[in-house]
Amino acid sequence: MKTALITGITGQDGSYLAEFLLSKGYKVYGLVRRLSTPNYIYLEHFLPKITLIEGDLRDQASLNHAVKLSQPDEVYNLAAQSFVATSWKQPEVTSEVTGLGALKVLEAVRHFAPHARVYQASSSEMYGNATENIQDEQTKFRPRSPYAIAKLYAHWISINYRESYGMYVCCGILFNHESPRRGIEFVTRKITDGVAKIKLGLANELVLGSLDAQRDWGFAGDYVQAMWAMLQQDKPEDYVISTGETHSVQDFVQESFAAVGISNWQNYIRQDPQFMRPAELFLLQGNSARAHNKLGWKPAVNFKSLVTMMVNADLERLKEKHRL
Ligand code: GDR
Repeated sequence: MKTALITGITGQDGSYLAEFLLSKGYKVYGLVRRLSTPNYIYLEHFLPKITLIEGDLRDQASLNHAVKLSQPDEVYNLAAQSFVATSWKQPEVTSEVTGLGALKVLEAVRHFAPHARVYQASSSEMYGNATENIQDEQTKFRPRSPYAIAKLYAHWISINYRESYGMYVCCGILFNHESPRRGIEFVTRKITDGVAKIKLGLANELVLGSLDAQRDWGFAGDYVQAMWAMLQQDKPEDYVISTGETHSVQDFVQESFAAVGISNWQNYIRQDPQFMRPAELFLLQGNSARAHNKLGWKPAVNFKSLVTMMVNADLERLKEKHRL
């Protein structure tokens, strides 16, 4: 039986990955930060099957302890301050957790489980306003937020540990990936939650920032399978994971309203500068040909199905909550 340690297990990706690894017969450990109110909402249905270890990416001793205790074959570093907008408000915390946190995970593995394979969650944000319209593993990085810069540090330090110490470390450059478990502040979930509220008469407007930004949105449940596949190869490499399609925020809005049968979506949208960023990324679109050729990975859920899945989940949740 293989053992995995997941940082960020309480989040969207961590919970999907834990489920996937359990289905493959793994023993799963998860690192959790102490909070006054625990946030195990996405873990509840399999909590008895996993082991949680208290720790924090800012605390080397806690990471050392987690690695010593779990003796993992695979470590997935998914923990981060992951909201780009917040990275301008809390640039130091973002750098410490998202950037230096990755270094601390690598150090813990290097000393206490040197043969473990490590997955580092890199991000398409590292491309910034890219020089090429379609980005792949060769595209130059031009990060444009404190978050992207922290992720780029984590990316390069991971590659550096692979080359310096011969560690098996893979970076997955994942483009945006969403699901009903997406945090409510991210634009896709904000839209599907807002549209569901409007449909049920619980709200009459949805307030957003830029509608023009374009993203390559996939389904998180598909993307965690690529993380695992990277760690099953003979040689550690870095891979872009994306759908290859791009859509604007406006497309996502329109598709979500269409899913509940509302065509005059313009009547419900208001734009507010508070949701605009100091620096915006206008176009992200990935080419995941390497992942397709080497890992045999391709996404199963397309844009329309993703939107429908998320809108329906929010409708169901709100109906239950408000007894509608
Ligand atoms: P992103 O995701 O920054 O791409 O990073 P997010 O959903 O926050 O933004 C996507 C785009 O939508 C625009 N936008 C808004 N965004 C939010 N959050 N709220 C709004 O009201 C709004 N209006 C317009 C944004 O400006 C942006 O252009 C995500 C995160 O998961 C990262 O952690 C991850 O690394 C990358 O995806 C890949």
